[in-house]
Amino acid sequence: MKEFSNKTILKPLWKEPIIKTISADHDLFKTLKQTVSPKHLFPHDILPNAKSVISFFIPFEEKIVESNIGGHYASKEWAEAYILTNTLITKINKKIDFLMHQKGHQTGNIPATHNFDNLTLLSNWSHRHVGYIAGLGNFGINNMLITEKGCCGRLGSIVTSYLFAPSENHISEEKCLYKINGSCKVCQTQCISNAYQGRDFNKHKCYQTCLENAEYYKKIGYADVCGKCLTGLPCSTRKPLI
Ligand code: B12
Repeated sequence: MKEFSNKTILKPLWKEPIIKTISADHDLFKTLKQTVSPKHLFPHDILPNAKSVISFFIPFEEKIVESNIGGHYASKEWAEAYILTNTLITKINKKIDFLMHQKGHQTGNIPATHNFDNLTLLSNWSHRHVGYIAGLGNFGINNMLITEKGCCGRLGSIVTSYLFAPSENHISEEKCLYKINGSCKVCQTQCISNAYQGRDFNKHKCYQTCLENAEYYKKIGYADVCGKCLTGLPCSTRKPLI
């Protein structure tokens, strides 16, 4: 196994985030028990007096994305960006919680990841479905939520008792080129785990590769990543041009 180089991390890591707010009572939250899992939570399960959900996407800088094109292992930059962005999301949630408490409000906090069942690989809170409902983006055939700033980055959501005015554009337009006109499909061909089989996605094969990277990068933290089906695409860092 080739050792990865110890070069310094590429900076900056992130571009400006995209932030949306949505009513905690939005009708589409009811659909998640069918589309995600019967165990999917409602905002009120996380915070009984929930009024709004804040959903955000933190896009990676181009250099992070480019570093992960090709090869078997995820790039070290991608692995580091994953770890640091998860930490950033924890800090953002803490900051929102602090600001809300100053206004006499509460928040219900959800981690960026690792809130999933290791056998079913299902979470009881899907950030990307919440992002979809809030209007952050649409699903690509790589399963990713594709936003105005692409799909390479990380999603977070937090529930609050503060009543935000909901963002205007709920359910944004289709952004996956394959879904729009049958072109592209590059994401699926780049998968190194052979996880895309026709219309099915074998998430267990994908997870094996993510765990292989976690082992490979264990010296820098826990990076169960891959991302080969996200990089080098027309939708990696922007809304694709048609
Ligand atoms: C469990 C999990 C995994 C598992 C299983 C993934 C899977 N596809 O099921 C494993 C470990 C394999 C994994 C791998 C990866 N993951 Co992951 N993972 C999660 C986690 C914790 C929960 C996801 C979940 O349970 N979803 C519920 C299932 C049922 O839904 P789904 O997988 O999203 O699939 C749905 C969509 O495809 C949707 N869909 C497709 N088309 C359409 C169209 C419409 C109209 C609608 C409504 C829905 C829809 O229908 C499917 C079924 O509901 C989330 C964090 C979180 N708590 O949300 C991160 C998360 C989904 N992962 C993420 C990422 C980036 C990855 C990886 C690229 C690894 C990496 N970081 O390098 C790979 C990509 C795998 C892939 N192509 O799907 C990001 C996605 C960012 C984005 N832009 O969308 C998330 C949101 C983490 C984050 N905080 O940003 N992951």
